[in-house]
Amino acid sequence: MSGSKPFNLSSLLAGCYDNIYIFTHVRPDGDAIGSSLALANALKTEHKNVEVFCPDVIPSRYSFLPGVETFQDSFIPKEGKGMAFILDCSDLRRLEYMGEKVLRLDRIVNIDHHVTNEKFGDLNLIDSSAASTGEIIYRILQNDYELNYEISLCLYVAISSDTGSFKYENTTPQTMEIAARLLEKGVNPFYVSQKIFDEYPVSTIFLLRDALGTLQFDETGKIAWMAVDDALLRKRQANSAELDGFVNYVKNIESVEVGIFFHHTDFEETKVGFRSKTVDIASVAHALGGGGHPRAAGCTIKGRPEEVVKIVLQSVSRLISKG
Ligand SMILES: [Mn+2]
Repeated sequence: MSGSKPFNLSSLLAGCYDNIYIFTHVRPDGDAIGSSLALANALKTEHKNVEVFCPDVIPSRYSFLPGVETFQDSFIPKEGKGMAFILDCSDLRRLEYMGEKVLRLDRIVNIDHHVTNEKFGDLNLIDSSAASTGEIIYRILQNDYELNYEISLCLYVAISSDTGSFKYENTTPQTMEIAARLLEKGVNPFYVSQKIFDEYPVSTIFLLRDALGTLQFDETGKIAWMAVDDALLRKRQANSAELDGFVNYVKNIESVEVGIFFHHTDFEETKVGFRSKTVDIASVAHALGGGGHPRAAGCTIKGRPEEVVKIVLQSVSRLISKG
């Protein structure tokens, strides 16, 4: 986002739009959900037709967020002029089946912090130095809107999620300053972290035990990976949202530079998550049709599971040997 000219949300919305649609990505994380709801809650104070969409289920640990029950997983544009805000999505593929319909709306505002953002909007507010999309939304809202408790709570969830509770290297003095402003609005960090980080269903722990059982290393010890499939999710009566964060166990191993998590689905398609300590893993994810951040990225690859694993390991090995 060009820091020079302050972006004014009210003047953008003065363009007489009948409907405002806010979209965020498949496999939504705290930043996706929190920043979408913060924007929705703010815009609803002066606009009556504001809706939020996500092509996926919202993990139950976010059910305490104000407005979370209004998320819809199918999108049918209404009569009249429509404006779309697309949050935390590096490309429209992240909206899966909704992406194509979104493109037909009258105006697309793309708000994101991924380095790989494809700038698909009519207006692109991209700041890859921001730790989260929530941080960008905070800066946008702060000029024109009263940040009440509800909005502040959503923003805090967004920011604390994408910084891993303020411990990743994207955490800056600005991140901490914004968090401080949100605490002044009544946000309770202990309450939030209990809800989103420190409590999980029993099924998640069993799933993690199974996943850890698949842990493997390459011959250098710098690449490690785990893999699960849909059959295992069914066996554990778990949903795919519960796999969130498993890849960190792989990355956090001492010798490991890149941790990879494979989720093989029933449709000959594998969702791949990457975490890196040193190398720019976003380049690999992007080359494989996905995207992300230098230290956290992902992609989806079609093909037989063992072939996908082979392709991915080759790409990551090449990257590490170059670096
Ligand atoms: Mn994000």
